[in-house]
This record gives sequence, structure tokens and C-alpha cells, in this order.
Amino acid sequence: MTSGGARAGPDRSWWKEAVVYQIYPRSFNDADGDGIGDLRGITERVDYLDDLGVDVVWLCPVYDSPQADNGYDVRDYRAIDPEFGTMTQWETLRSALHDRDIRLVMDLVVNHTSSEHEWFQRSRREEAEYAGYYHWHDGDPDDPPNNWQSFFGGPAWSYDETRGEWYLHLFHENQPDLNWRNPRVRESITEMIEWWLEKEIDGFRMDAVNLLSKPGGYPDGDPDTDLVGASHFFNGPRLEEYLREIVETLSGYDVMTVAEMSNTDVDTAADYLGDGVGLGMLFQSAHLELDTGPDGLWDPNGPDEIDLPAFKRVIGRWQTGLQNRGWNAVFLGNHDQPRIVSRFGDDGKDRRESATLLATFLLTLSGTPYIYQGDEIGMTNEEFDGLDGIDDIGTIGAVEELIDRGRIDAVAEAEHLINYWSRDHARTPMQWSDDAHAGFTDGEPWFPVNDNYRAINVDRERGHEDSIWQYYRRLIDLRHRHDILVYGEYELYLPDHPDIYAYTRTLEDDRALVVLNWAETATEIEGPLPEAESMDLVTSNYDDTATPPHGAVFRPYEAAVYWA
Ligand code: TEU
Repeated sequence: MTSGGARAGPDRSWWKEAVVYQIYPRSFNDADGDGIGDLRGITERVDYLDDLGVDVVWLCPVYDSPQADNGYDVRDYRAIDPEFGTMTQWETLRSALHDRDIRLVMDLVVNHTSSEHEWFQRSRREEAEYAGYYHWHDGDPDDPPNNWQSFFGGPAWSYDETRGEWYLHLFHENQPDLNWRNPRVRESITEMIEWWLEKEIDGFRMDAVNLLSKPGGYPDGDPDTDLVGASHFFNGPRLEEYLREIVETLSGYDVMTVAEMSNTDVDTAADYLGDGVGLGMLFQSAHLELDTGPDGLWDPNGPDEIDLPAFKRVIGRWQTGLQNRGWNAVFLGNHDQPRIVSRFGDDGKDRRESATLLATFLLTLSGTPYIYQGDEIGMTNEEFDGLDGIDDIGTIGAVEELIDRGRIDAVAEAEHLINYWSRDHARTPMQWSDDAHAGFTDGEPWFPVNDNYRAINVDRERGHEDSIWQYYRRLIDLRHRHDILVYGEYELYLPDHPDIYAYTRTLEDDRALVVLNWAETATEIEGPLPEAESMDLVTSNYDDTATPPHGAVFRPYEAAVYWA
């Protein structure tokens, strides 16, 4: 706070005022009929994004890749995968977005490469300059260097017959981790980042970036933890130094950064953001861990119910914890998570009401909102039959590990986990219309379209005024028009209420109140809300919410925004 009466205005940035839309290219729109979404397909939908009103597109990886992890296994950072198109088509997309004032953020996947990357090929052959590009370790082929586990199940080490050594991969065996201790690796990455910056991109989403620094000596992890080794490889000893190097590379450009950093607490985050290391935002994951079982995501005893007061505590910790110390990235879903309406709302009878409640939440918190493709029309989870039809290597690896460890005897016992967690829920093709394959492709889609596409699709949503899509559009517009929704300070009311999530945003003399009845039942609010009687309703997801919030009965998933 400044003293002497002069109040400092908000520390403005275009990326704080932006609403981001995340595109998973494989599943967005297929223009060439091969069943796989592509760059031309995205370009065809730029007007759609413009109508929705988003400011930034975050494009998941489109780099040349064997697609073992749908592009998060990069074979060549400077080439576009032919499945997605050509560099010229990428440039066309960028220009089409820029022509409509929509910025383009690329995914930066530098914790690991594909095992087919030239660097790894040369490294495994021990070519002098590349020999130390990855984490190699000698040892008995039957005895990995330590007990670390991979995110996708099984050990984090694989033995390479060519080199006769072990290599580290925190994800799939086809995704070897780069050795950031090696200055040559860091130089190569810096050159690659500069190369993309020169192509006039507007920022990076930095994949799994808090895993970059591994401790010397690769110490064993506590074998009784959910992901063995995590305490060693998350936020490792030299992470800050590496992040500073990346930030330095970006410093001459007006770009945004959002770092994927699960397993990070608020104070650590504040060190990485703003006046600390200088990152713009980060994706933390505490609010996505409330429904994991006692032993983590794939605990056969899970998933747990999400408890609203606990959810409010986690969100509040970040909302207030980063106040004046950083900036939040606000999100509930992405390409790794279940569909938000199925997880946090109700994908049955109250789908519209709960999806619009979630929209209200995302677009009225402090921080930059991220909308994942399809959430703006309330797309839902798919139903899977065991591992049949599962594409996600994360799900397959996790279930195999449960069997290997004797935690379950057969896949059938993991059915509930697969149906809850599989990353495939988010990866079913975008539902554009009620045409064949939901208008996603003229060919055979790489992954089946959700059967509900005739009821849930963009054409239908855009066709009527009270749809989820129209609501997103209105709320995006509201946020754009009112600084208070961007820069206002967050304050929670009724912290222990089991169904009501109510908070205010305050900017100088203005105050906004958001009330969300996060339940499938009607709820009467008894507790006090601020200045309720003197507030005007600004927007709600029922067409007749006229009552002031104090003492009012809120209907299932009713969401309302008031101003004073
Ligand atoms: O995800 C990193 C990551 O931590 C996830 O594996 C997360 O733990 C898991 O999805 C929880 O369900 C990033 C990408 O978002 C993901 O798609 C990639 O598979 C992964 O990195 C490897 O690049």
C-alpha cells in the first residue's frame, strides 16, 4: 500500500486482463479428413473463438513427434508434425489469430524430449557433444539406479541396450529427461526459445517445468509415498536458476508465461512469480487433489468426494496468498483432467445450471481464467469399458502398475478409477454439430466422439439465448468491461457453508459479490452477506434471479453476481 493518500492503481498487464482458451489440436477440428484435428481446422474456427470473445489461445504441442504422449514427446522443436500440418499453415493460423487480436501461446516441453529426438539418438551413441544431454547412469541392467517412479507407472529408469546404461524418464520411457545441469542443454533450449520468439508468438505454457532440476547422486525416495522420489525431483535444487535463465531469454519480448507446477505451495509459487523469478502465472494443482484417494490419484479406495469447505480453503489460500505477490492462473480442467461439469458439477439433469455456475466461478475469481475446449458447451465425460478404448498412456500405465503391485487383481477392479480419471475424457473430439462425428471430421475420428453429441454441440448451443455457450460469452464480456473482476481483491464469506460459495471482489470503492449454490438442492442462506440489500444483480444463470442474496433461497447450482 502506498502512504500519503495517493493510491497505487493495479499493476496492469494484458495477460492479466485476458481470457485464455486452451486447444488440444488433435481433438479440435479436422480439416483434411484424416480423423486427426489439425492447424487448418483451427484456422477455420478462429471466427468461432473471436465470437466467444477469448483473448489468447494456448495451443498444446504441434511439434514433430512420434505421438507416444500426443505431442508431449517432441522429436523436433522447430518443425510441425505432418499430422497437424506445415509451418506455413502454423503461420497462417498465427496471422489469423493476430488479425482478430487473439494472441498465441505455445506449449514449451523441455523437461524431456522424445526418445526419437536427434539429441537422444546421438546421446545414446555417446557422440561427444551429446553424451551428457540426458540423465545416464551405469549399473546392472536388472537394478535401476534408484527407486524413483514414473508419473505414468513403473520405474522412472529404463535400460538402454545401445549405450549399456540406464536413463531417467519421469514420464514414459519414450520421454527421456533432459539433463539441465549440462550448460549445452540449456544453450540449445535457449536457442530454440529464441527461434520461436522470433516467430512472433505471445508466450509459453511451460510443461512440467518444476521437474527440471534433479539432485546430484539421485537419492532414493521414501518408498511409502504415492509417487516415489517426488520430494527429490519436484522443485529441485537448481530450479530457480534454470527458470531465471528462461525468464532472461524472454525478457526482451512482450510475452506471457504460465508454468505448470503441480506440487507447489503458495510461498514457493510467490518466489517464482512476479518480483521473484519473474514468471507470469503458474498452474498449481492443490484444488485438483481433493478428490484423490488417500494414496493418490490411482488409489483403488478413491476417488473421494469433493468437500466444498475444503475446496474453498484451497482456492482461498491461493487467491489471498498471491495477492500483491503474484498472479493466479484460474482453471478447473485441461487436457489431463476429467471434464469439469462431470467432476465439479452435474452432467445429468443440472448440466446447464452447473456448467454455468462453473463458468461464473472461473470468470469472477482473481487471476487469468483458462477455458478448456468444449467446456464452453458443457461437454461431459465419456463412459469407458475397462481399458478398451483407452488411448491415454498415463491411464494404461497406472492400471498396469496397480496390477503389478498387487493392489488389484484385474482391470475390472479399476473400472471406477478409469472412468473417473482417464485423461481421455478431455480428449474426445470437439462437438461442433449434430452431423456425423459431431462435425469434427469427414473421416474416421482418431478417438470416438461422445455419443451425446446430438444434444451437446456448438450449433445447438449458439442457437439459443440461455445456453451454456451464450453464458460464457456474456461472462467473458462482463469481465472485459469491469476492472473489478480482473483486479479486485478477493474475500470469502461463509467459509464453512457446505453448499454456498460466496465471495466479494473489491476495487477502491467498488464491490462485487458472487454467490454460487454449489449443490443440486435449493439452499437458504442464513449467514450474513455484505451489504446485500443495497446490491444490484448483474448477472445470473437463472432468468429470474431478482432477490438480494441475504435470506434468499438459491436454487440448484444457481450462480449470481451483484454489484454495490
Ligand atoms: O503433465 C505433467 C503432469 O504432471 C501430469 O502428468 C499430471 O501429473 C497428470 O496428468 C495428472 O493427471 C504434462 C502434460 O500436461 C501432460 O499432458 C503430459 O503427458 C506430461 O506433462 C508429459 O509431458
